[in-house]
Amino acid sequence: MITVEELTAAAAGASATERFRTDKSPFTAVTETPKDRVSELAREVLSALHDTIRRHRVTYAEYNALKAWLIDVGSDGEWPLFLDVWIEHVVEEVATEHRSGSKGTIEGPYYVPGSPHCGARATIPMRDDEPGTPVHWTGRISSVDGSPLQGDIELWHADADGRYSQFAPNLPEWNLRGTFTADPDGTFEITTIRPAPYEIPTDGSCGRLIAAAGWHAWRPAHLHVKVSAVGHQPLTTQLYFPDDPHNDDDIASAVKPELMLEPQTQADGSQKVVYDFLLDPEKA
Ligand code: MBD
Ligand code: FE
Repeated sequence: MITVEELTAAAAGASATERFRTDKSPFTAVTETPKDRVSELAREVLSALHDTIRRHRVTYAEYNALKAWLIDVGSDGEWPLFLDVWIEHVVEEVATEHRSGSKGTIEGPYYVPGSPHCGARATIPMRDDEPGTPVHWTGRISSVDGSPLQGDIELWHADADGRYSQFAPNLPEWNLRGTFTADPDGTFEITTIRPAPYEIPTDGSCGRLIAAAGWHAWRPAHLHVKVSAVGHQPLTTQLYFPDDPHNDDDIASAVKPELMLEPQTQADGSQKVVYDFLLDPEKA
C-alpha cells in the first residue's frame, strides 16, 4: 500500500496506479495477444482518431493541447481513473453479454484485494463514529439453477463524504472494506453505512477535461461488490440507491436498472435492503 497523505487527484491517482500495477499483472496480456490482433486493434483506433481530425479540421493548437493533457494524465497517475470512467463500461458489457445470472458493471479504480474477513452476519470495518445512515442488507447467493452457494462477497465503498480508504488521507486502512462469506444456505447479512455520491477529483487532468468540456464530475452513490463461489464465474458489480440525482447521468455510465436497491426506511432512520446474487457456472 502507498500512503495517501493529501486529498488531491495526484495522491489518489498514484495510489490507483500502484494498485493496478500490483494486482493486474497487465503485461502478460500484451505478450500473449497475437500480433495480428494487436495490429488490427491499434490500426482501427488510430484510424478513428485520424477520421475525427479530418472531419473536424483539428488545428496544431488543439493537437498540442491534447499532447499536454495526455502527458498530465500520466504524471497525475490518472490513467486508471480515465480508463475506468470512460472506457471500462463497454469492456464490461462485452465481457458479460453471455451471462444469465446477476448483472455486472465496472470495477472502477478503487478495489483492493484482501479486505478483512467478517463472516456471514457482520458489520463492515468502520470507525466508531462513522457518519452516515446505517444500511442493513440481507441476501442470498445462488447458482443460476437455484442451488445455494457458500460464496464470498467483497464489499467496498466510499464514506459519507465520498472518500475511499487507501485513496484519500486520514482513513483507517480497511475502512468500509470487508469480505463476507455466506452461510451454507447462501444467506448473508451485512451492516454498513450509506455512501455519498462520488465526485471525480476536480484538481487533476480528468477534472480539467470535465471542466473544459462543460460536463459534470459525478457518480451516483454506489456500493461496489465482487461475488465469487467455487465453480462459478466471479461477478463484479455495483448497487445504487433509487433517489440519487445522478442515477441518470453517471459520468462512468455504469448504472443499470437491475442494480437499483429498494431501501425501506425504518423508524430509527436506518435502511433495510434485500439484494440477492445469481452466479453463472464456469464456462465448460
Ligand atoms: C469511482 O468510485 C468509481 O466507482 C469509478 C468507476 C470511477 C471513479 C470513482
Ligand atoms: Fe466507486
